[in-house]
Amino acid sequence: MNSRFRPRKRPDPAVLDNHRPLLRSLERRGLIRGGLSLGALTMLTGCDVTRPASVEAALLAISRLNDGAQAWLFDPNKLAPTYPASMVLKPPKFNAYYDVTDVKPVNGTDWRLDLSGLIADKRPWTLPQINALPQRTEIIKHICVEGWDYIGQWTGVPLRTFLERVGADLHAKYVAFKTADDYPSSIDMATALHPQTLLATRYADDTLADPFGYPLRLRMSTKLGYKNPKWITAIEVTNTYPGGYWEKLGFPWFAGV
Ligand SMILES: Nc1nc2c(c(=O)[nH]1)N[C@H]1C(S)=C(S)[C@@H](COP(=O)(O)O)O[C@H]1N2
Ligand SMILES: [Mo]
Repeated sequence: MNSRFRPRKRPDPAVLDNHRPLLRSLERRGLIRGGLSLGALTMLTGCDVTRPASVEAALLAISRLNDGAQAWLFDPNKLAPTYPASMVLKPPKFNAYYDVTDVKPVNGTDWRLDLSGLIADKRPWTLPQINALPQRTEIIKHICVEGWDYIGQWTGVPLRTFLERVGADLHAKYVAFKTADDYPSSIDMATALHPQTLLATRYADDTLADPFGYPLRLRMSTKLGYKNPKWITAIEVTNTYPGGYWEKLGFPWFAGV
């Protein structure tokens, strides 16, 4: 991990022990994998682990994800609920595995979207080319495992439209993403083809602001916040399991698989 993203305070190892029972229950229910280190707990919760109450709140939020009420989050065949424009939060809430002050803005003029893997036409895309593709707008809820959510309005080309346009193998298993901040992520093809899955370039009718993934980020309605990479720089279509940033630390890649 890049050193500039290390937690600022030195955590007390006892924090991990305090949370063993809750961690074990999350493991049993398949929400995380075993053997979390203190570093992984920090990453998992996105919390300042010197504040045990915040860790507890985050783990409880992860725990509630399995309660069924949000089952649609992991169902790539269902349309997620949508909301009226009056409910859209402006500006949206920020999250990343580092502080908002550490966001390195991407230069949209130099930016290119690189393509690789099972794609017929692998020529890179510029921003104007992407903006010229058919657009769709979704007002959907963003749910972060840290226990907060908001309603956001996202506009962009449906990922399905893009994949069709570049001649991707739509029978491949995975679509993987690389980002400017080294946050690899990947999704299953069914989710990639879901009508509410967008390569978003706009929020609430404006160009994406830097902290929210300018110039291009993924916005899905059927996945949790951490599965929506911001500042995308490359897309790969593959049959080889690509994993992702949080997944390597123990998060479920896709609940139910
Ligand atoms: N590139 C990148 N994408 C990312 C993250 C990140 O750290 N880097 N964090 C994820 C998490 S945990 C959440 S909740 C959402 C936050 O998106 P927002 O800032 O637009 O609300 O982005 C996701 N995508
Ligand atoms: Mo998140």
